[in-house]
Amino acid sequence: MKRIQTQVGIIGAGPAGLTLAHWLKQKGISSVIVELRSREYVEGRVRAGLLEQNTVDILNELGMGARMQKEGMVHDGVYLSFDQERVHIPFAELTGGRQITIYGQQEVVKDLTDAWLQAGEQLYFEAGAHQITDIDTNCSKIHFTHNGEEGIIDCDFVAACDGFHGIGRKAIQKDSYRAYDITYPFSWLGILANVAPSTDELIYSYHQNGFALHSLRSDTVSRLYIQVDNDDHIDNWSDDRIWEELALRLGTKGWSLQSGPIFDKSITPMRSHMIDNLSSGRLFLAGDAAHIVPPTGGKGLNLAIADVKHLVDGLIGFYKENETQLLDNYTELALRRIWRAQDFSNFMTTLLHKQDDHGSFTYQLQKAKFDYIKMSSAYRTTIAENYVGLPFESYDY
Ligand code: RFL
Ligand code: PHB
Repeated sequence: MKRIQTQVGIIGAGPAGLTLAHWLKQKGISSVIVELRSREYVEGRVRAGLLEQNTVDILNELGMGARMQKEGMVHDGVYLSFDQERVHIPFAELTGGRQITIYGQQEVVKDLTDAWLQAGEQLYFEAGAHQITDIDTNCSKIHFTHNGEEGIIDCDFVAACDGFHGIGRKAIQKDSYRAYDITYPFSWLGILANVAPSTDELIYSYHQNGFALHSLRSDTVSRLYIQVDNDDHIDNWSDDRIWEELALRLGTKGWSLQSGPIFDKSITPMRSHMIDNLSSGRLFLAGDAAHIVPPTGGKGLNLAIADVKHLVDGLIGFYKENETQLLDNYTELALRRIWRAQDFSNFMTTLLHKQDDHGSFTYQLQKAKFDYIKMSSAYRTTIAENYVGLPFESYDY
């Protein structure tokens, strides 16, 4: 039996778990991470790409931003398109200079993992946590299996950063929270392709055939998504069909989409889910373990990092100032931003996806919103400040 002692035991080496570990280390608080999957699997998992200003600032402050600064693509605005008409939202201009950075989640995870292991810190891959116990005492335990051997982390606190399918959420008593859930009647088919982006900034587009998004990863790699039915299958989508549909849905007068070889293709369901209690005794949830949002607003990873900020504040209070108020208020503080992100992600999703017949009442409401974006700088500002992410101080109400 492997026995490990640390101050904070962390389950999950995704963006939340790794950021938490680095931040605690910077503050002189020790932690150990167990991760269910292999290093190759975690670093190869294709997911987010849009980093808010807050997230970029935090990674830089942790000394983890060197490659992101070199390879990341900073954007000052975004395009929203509806029935082939495109509007630009210049968010830097509307939000006092705030920007977003496009840098793949796998790259963030690689940077954080490399730095953690190079510093000689403990991270066990292929080590699945299967039970969390003693969270009502000051010696909590994470029980895990690694290479067929049982192990226990004895710790002051457990941080469950183990994503939507993890064990952390299941360890919170069911009668201590309310759960909220929306399953949208559509999914995203996402591709990565070896082709220069056909746009300088992201394009989100409503079309009568369904939603499409043009994102990017570098000067030579594009990331694109299209709305498909939930029961659709990847085999129904040849590369030619994907490019045809993308060109149609993103198309606008005087603009054309360049196609190229697709090297990654997958379908992701769209869901909003959350619980409104993020802790029990010495156990704290952060990131997708507590909430998921549909990816239309680019919020999931950013929300995970924001949870970590509140958790770090609470743990610093506990270890350095001998007070528990911030830890006691963790759920309340985190929920403010979680609900904001749920609302914005739902807004972007319902504005831009095909939900009912073209021309129906639902469609007319979507179009009325889009027309309002064109006429009102107040509305454009609302979208811009949510898209880039409100500063932490905004939530001190
Ligand atoms: P993760 O990344 O899921 O990491 C959780 C980790 O925990 C491990 N794990 C366990 N380890 C040990 N024992 C167990 N029992 C365990 N159970 C699970 C898992 O293997 C995993 O490594 O959660 P975290 O850290 O909270 O990060 C959240 C983000 O991954 C997620 O919110 C984003 O990817 C969402 N998302 C986006 N977010 C953005 O902010 N901007 C975007 O542009 C954006 N685009 C996206 C997205 C998600 C997408 N998909 C595929 C869902 C685009 C897509 C298509
Ligand atoms: C991405 O680049 O993968 C991406 C960008 C914006 C989103 C979702 C995903 O809203």
